[in-house]
Amino acid sequence: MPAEPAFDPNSASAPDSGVFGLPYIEKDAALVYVPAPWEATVSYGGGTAGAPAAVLRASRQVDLYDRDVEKPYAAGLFLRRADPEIRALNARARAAARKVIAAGGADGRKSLQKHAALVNALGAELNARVRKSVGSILAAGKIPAVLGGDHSVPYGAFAAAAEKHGSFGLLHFDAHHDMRAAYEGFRWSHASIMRNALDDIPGIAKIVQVGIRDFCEEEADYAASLGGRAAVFYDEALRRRMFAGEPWDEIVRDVVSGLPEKVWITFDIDGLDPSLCPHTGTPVPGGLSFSEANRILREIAVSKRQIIGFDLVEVSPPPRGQGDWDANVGARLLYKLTAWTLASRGLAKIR
Ligand SMILES: [Mn+2]
Repeated sequence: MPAEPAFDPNSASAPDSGVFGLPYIEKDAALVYVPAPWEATVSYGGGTAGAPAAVLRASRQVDLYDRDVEKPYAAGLFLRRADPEIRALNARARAAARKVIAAGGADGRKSLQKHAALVNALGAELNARVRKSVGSILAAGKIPAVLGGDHSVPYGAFAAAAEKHGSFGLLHFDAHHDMRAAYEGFRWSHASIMRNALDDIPGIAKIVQVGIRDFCEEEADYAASLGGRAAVFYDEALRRRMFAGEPWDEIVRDVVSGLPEKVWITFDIDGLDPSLCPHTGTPVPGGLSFSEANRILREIAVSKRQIIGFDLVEVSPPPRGQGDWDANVGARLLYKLTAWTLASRGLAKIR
């Protein structure tokens, strides 16, 4: 663990400081965030490409003291600059995708299929870039975290994690299965990420989904077809157990017990109650409270599992000047994900 740089964790942070107001450079950071300002195939509300910048601003307001984990910042945290090429790819892909989405999908007309093909090619390029970035962080012996962007962005990260770690489990927080086959004609749709990952990356030994409450029959059938490779904790089923008096602690142990020793956490913020993410692209009533989600993260660390990396996606700040609640919650969730990840790796102590 590198020595703590000279800064005061009790003071307000400077406006030009790093993520969470910290002074670290990448070389001295144990955990590195990769921003992916990408929202090519968002189907309902946009804006999540603005999340990395908005979450960085909001992160400077997060108090560094944490009641769960001692000094989560002391191992060094660093947010990379967004790759300008990703922004350019996103602008091109978004323009082409809009035409397809406006027509209700690419089925049929040839001109629309041309646009969809371009979106797919640009999505593949994004995946390659994320994979390379995350791969470089893993190769340096550091822990990667991806900050989206929509939920299509971590595909390349899963691939890089499989390359490095061989086999691991996915813990997936979401209102949605994200198991549609090429939604609206887009191969790399945010609504297809888990299907793509499970079909193409055999290193994903198991997926555990939590909070799922808005999906089509095809997705539920696909999840069921995975047999023991998938465990789905539907929101309604979780609530039924809670309403019947089962303690959350017990339910949480059930959720986590199916995961292998190595875990990647993929956190779509719409898995939380939408009052915590009102501008996210596809909000759905129900979902977890912040504290319920945090308790699940804690269980990974206390059960001696290792978090090999994580992503936080679909945080969607409204246009600047119209409030920062979404980014505020996003930054605090990012800090909790970070804290439990470091604790799970022996890089920070659980209090
Ligand atoms: Mn999702």
